[in-house]
Amino acid sequence: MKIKYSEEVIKAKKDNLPIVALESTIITHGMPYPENLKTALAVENIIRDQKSVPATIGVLDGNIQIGHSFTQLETLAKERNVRKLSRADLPFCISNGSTGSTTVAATMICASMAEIKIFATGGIGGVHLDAKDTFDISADLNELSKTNVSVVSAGPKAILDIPKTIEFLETLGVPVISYQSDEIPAFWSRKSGCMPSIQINKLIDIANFIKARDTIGLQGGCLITNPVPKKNEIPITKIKPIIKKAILDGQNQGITGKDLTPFLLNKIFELTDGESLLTNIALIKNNAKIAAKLSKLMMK
Ligand code: PSU
Ligand code: MN
Repeated sequence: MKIKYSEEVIKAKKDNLPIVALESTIITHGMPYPENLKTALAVENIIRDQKSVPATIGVLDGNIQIGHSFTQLETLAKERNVRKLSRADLPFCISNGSTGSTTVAATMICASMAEIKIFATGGIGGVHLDAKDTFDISADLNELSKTNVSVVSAGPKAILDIPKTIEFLETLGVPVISYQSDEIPAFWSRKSGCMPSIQINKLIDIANFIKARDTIGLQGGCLITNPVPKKNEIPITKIKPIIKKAILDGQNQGITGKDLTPFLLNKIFELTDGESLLTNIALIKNNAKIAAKLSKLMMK
C-alpha cells in the first residue's frame, strides 16, 4: 500500500499551503451522477478560490489517494459498485487492491495520515432515530473522539436523532462548535431545536479553540456546524414528514447497516423531486468555503 498524493497536494505540502480534506462517499453514495461530479469539482474550486488546496480522499486500486485528478474523480463519480469505507473496512480495499470511497470516519483517518487538519463535508453520520432498537450509531462519532481532524458540516442529517447524536458526542468529549448560530443546524434546515454548548462567531476564534486542544494534548477533532444558507433551506416542518416516509420505506424493505444512509438520502431526493439534492449541494459549497478560510487561519 502506498499513500499517493495529487500533484497539487504535493506542491501544497512543499510550499506549506493550507489544505482542506474532502470525502468521497458523498460522491459515490450521496449524490447521483452527474451532479456528484459537478459538485465535487465545484467544491474543489471554491477551496482554490480561497487560496487553499483541496484534497479529495479515497482508496484507488488499494492505495490511499490524497487529492484526485479530474479523471480519477470522474471514474469515482460514474462507478456504481464502489465500497463505502469506514474505519472497520478501510483495510479491506487496501488488502485486496480494490477501490473504495471514504466516509467521514475513514477520510479523517487518511487526512490525519497526510497531516491535514481541516475537512469539509455535508453532514456527518450519527445516532439513527431507531437506534434504541437497531443500535445503529455511525462510526463517524467515535472517529471524532480519536482522530485529530476537525470537520465542518451542516450538522447531523435530519434523518438522525439529533439530540441523541449531540449527547453521544458530549459523552465522547467531542466539542460541537456552532458557527454563527444559536441552534445546531439540521443539514437541510437551519434549526434543529437543539442548543449548542459552544457557539463561536469568528473563524479565528474557532482556529484558536482547535489550537488550544492541541496545546493541551487532547485527542480527536472538533465538529463545526455551519447552517445552510437561508435561501437554500428546506424548513424542518416540510422535511420531517418526508424523512418519516423514507425511514418507513427503509424498514419495510429491510434496509440496514451501511446501506441505510445512502438509501434514505436517495429516497428523500425522490420524495422532494430533487429539492433535497439542491440543498445538499448548496450546503457543502458553503461548508467548503468556511473550511478553506479556517485552514488558512490554522497556519497562523
Ligand atoms: N453527507 C452527505 N451524503 C453522504 C454522507 C454524508 O450529504 O452520503 C455520508 C458520509 O460519508 C458519512 C456517511 O460519513 O454518509 C455516514 O454513513 P453511516 O451512517 O453509515 O455511518
Ligand atoms: Mn450505521
